[in-house]
Amino acid sequence: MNFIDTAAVDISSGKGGKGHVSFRREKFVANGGPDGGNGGKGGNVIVRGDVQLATLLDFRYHRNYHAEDGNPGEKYNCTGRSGKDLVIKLPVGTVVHDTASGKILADIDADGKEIIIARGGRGGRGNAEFMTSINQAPRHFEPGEPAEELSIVLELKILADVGIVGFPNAGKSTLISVISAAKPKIADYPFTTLIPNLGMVRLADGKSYTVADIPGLIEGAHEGRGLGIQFLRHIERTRLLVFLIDGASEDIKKDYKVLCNELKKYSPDMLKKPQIVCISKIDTVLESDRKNWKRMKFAGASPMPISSATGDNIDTLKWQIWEVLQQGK
Ligand SMILES: Nc1nc2c(ncn2[C@@H]2O[C@H](COP(=O)(O)OP(=O)(O)OP(=O)(O)O)[C@@H](O)[C@H]2O)c(=O)[nH]1
Ligand SMILES: [Mg+2]
Repeated sequence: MNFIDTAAVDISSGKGGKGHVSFRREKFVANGGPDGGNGGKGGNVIVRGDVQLATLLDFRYHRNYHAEDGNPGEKYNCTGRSGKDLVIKLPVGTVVHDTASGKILADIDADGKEIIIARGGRGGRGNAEFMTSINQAPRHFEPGEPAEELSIVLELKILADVGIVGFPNAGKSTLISVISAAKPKIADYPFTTLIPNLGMVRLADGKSYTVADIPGLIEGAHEGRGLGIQFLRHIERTRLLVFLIDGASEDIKKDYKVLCNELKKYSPDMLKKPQIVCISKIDTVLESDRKNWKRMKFAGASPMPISSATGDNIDTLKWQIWEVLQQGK
């Protein structure tokens, strides 16, 4: 599995170059003045969003990143060459934390977005800058500023408008495959999905939104049961949750409660998002067993019965998601 969504790396910016000490030596000039140039600036460490990337896998192998140091100043008042910046490319949706303080240093939420996370040191001054009326031949210079060193944690949180949650085998991947062009693995056993799938739903008139399908949740996921709740980070920043509950379930209300409880244990904010609760696979349920769905209420609304197999209510769902996303804007 090549999908990796966390990594810890060490970075350092470049040190500033030291200032130079030298004196002019020209023909016919006995004692030339000081001409030691300043040191060059050290390179910055910059993180940049790149839509081509989808995983933090590389950072499991390559853990140290250093920008170039500034070069020392030179004679003839030449400033040393600056160290090159180091640009670290990250998948869009990556949050960069300072390991020590936990503080967020960068939230890369767009392609091409750049943030400097460690600044290169300034170059030190050469002796030319220390000449005064009383000291015409200074031998003084400054060292360059030190580099900034820090350990960072990268956390990739997929950016999608909508997250689909449900028990394993509820039909989440099937749903994303019928509403978008995503082609996730679908199979008749639990825990088919092991990595998040992202799909783009296209409606008429260029309207569109993105949907994330994640591995199924089970009771006790927050204690690590099943695949745990680690994948919930990928729907943490969605604006809407679609719950899928299998129509053949013994107790639909209980399933809903279990799912809500797992979401809440991960973060209470999860339940503050708007929800659309769907009953899935209704083609497998006898007409006579569907009656009580109408009377059920989840977060104040009736559930929407759908079937990815027959297409029942799938268009209605696609548009309802759109409407709710518009209300949230
Ligand atoms: N009859 C019927 N079967 C469905 C429907 N939707 C999904 N299925 C079947 O249900 C099984 C599970 O579907 P998936 O889409 O893989 O379920 P999932 O929720 O993604 O499962 P995990 O990835 O394990 O969490 C597959 O055999 C699907 O073909 C539906 O609307 N009707
Ligand atoms: Mg799946």
